[in-house]
Amino acid sequence: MKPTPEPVYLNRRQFLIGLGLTATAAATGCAPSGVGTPGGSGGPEQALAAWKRLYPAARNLRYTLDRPLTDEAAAGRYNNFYEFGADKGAVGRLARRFPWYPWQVEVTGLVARPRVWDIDELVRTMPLEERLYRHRCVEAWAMAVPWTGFPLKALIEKAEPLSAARYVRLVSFHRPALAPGQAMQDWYPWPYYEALRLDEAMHELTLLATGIYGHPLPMQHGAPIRLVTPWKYGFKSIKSIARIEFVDRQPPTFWNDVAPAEYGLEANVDPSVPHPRWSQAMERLIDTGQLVPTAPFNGYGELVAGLYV
Ligand SMILES: Nc1nc2c(c(=O)[nH]1)N[C@H]1C(S)=C(S)[C@@H](COP(=O)(O)O)O[C@H]1N2
Ligand SMILES: [Mo]
Repeated sequence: MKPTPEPVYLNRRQFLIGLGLTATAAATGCAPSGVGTPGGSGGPEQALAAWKRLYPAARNLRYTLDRPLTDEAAAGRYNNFYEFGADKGAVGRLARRFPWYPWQVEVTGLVARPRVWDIDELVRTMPLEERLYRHRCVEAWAMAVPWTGFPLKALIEKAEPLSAARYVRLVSFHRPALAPGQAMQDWYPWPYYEALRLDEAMHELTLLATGIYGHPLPMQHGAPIRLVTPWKYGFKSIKSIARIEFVDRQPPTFWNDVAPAEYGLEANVDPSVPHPRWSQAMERLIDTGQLVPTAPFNGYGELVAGLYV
């Protein structure tokens, strides 16, 4: 990870050439589709049509990769999203019809300006950009993907946290009638919840992603909005966020409540701290199967190590 000193933005055409997507972005048809809620606000198809001009967003060249991008189709059929079951290969199919639009994100808790954002207004108000990030799952597989999104910091600044706010708690949806994993695995403490320290949430790397591979997120990647914290294990990157809450005490997190012997709140990628059942020294790239060494902080140490001194 060699960050360039200043963000450099390309125009849309240079971006397309750089990503090699000039022909494929439109052809893959990987944008989410689903059954919307009937009514004036329309459904996913209308939302996608209206957002067309926003994607792909200009790439921010401060965030570069030292490994190739993961094949898009491979990333889209190997998904952890327990709301739709534990079978990574089935999530895409089981999630396809989930009505992710209309969607609202409630920003609440210890803030001067609590509010409920419509996803439409959020994607239009926030500065969308594309970033190439590595992603490392605690299960020792990895990928490298182009996210589209905006820094969580931009939303936090609009909310104006009170001085008592020290943690940010993020909560996903709970709709067991539409999410078979929630219905069948009803022993899990749904909805999925995660948390960051406020300084981690404000860090430049912390992204709220609304897109991937140059188009809005397909449901299996967490439509319509998900967190991305690339120096932490993937379970921190909560999908399909419905609520963002500012609190003064360290909140519990979903996987830590389910499996307390595993990783806690911080969950930074660290090759020297094994999982109770496997080593974290190496990782497997999901498309090629190649095994590569895992880097501390998933390669983002230069940017984030200062948070943990
Ligand atoms: N709501 C929710 N978010 C979630 C999960 C989940 O089960 N539910 N799984 C996490 C895990 S373990 C990983 S590795 C990433 C996977 O993201 P991807 O499918 O887009 O690659 O999502 C994370 N976010
Ligand atoms: Mo994961």
